Amino acid sequence: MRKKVILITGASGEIGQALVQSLCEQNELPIITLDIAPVSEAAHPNVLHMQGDILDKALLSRLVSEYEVDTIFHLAALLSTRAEFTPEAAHRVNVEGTLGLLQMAAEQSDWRGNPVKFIFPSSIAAYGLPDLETKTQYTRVREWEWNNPRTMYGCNKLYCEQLGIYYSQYYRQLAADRPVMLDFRCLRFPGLISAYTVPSGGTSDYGPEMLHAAAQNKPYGSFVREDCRIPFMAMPDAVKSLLHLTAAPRENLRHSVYNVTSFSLSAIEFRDWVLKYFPEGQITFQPDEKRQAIVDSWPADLDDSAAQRDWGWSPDYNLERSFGEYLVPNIRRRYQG
Ligand code: AKB
Repeated sequence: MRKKVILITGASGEIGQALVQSLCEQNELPIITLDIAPVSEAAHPNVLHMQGDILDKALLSRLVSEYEVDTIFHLAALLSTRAEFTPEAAHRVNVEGTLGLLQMAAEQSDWRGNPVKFIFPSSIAAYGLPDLETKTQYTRVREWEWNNPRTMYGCNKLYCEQLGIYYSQYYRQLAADRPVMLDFRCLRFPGLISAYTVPSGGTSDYGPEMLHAAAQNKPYGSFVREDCRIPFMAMPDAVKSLLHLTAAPRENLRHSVYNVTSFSLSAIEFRDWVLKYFPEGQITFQPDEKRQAIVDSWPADLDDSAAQRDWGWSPDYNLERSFGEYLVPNIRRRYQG
């Protein structure tokens, strides 16, 4: 008998590290983490790390020969800024990597006669508003609106959402027997902020970068304008949303893709919140026209009412609690001992 496991790809990344910790606390199924990088945290008895590439088919075959994968959190991705420097490599990791895992999950679902849950984080990058006037007019964007991304990463995320829906509803639709299909569930995240990790390769990174720089008394030049506004969420809520969506009864889910968010801030408001706790912070604005244009195409806020209605989504950390109870105390401990 193969051992039933949870598979987490991209486990060494920002969301991955927080999710692994939270799943370890729940201590349910054993966890296999897969990442091109080694895991930074000390080994946990419930976690086995496989260092490798999600594009490595032999590695995935070896994995399913040894384990019954019950749930996949597919977090591995090249983020929006990094993907613009190497768009074809980003496509390989973000799209071909996802396709390979969906295929593996589809085969596993049919083989064991029970859907594998495939949990996929998408992003505000799946949206693309044409100009600032439209962004100001359509603030709380709903899932089906403005799906015109302008980054490779956003295109990859939007397409992979569609692939997930295909594999969960239409896979092998012309075959004589309908296969047992995987159970695809996806969240569109706003910019995420962690107290423990500094993001890299993203375009929403200016927020967390301001905060981590000020806490270390380092000067920081924001690459976006003062008035630039997008939604954000603290990392514990990102993890909470992944776990709640995973646990939601299938029959309650009217959609495959859900917006989730907590608060929306302009860059200058973000700076003011940072300065409230770190008044010595030296934060200036030195917009980079090209990265700015990417953030300008992202919505100022997300409408997450479908998630609230279908699976009871609500963040634990609003703006005040995010800074006052999660980010600042933990960041202070981290840098100031
Ligand atoms: C990025 O900036 O690329 C990510 C995202 C918004 O998905 N943080």
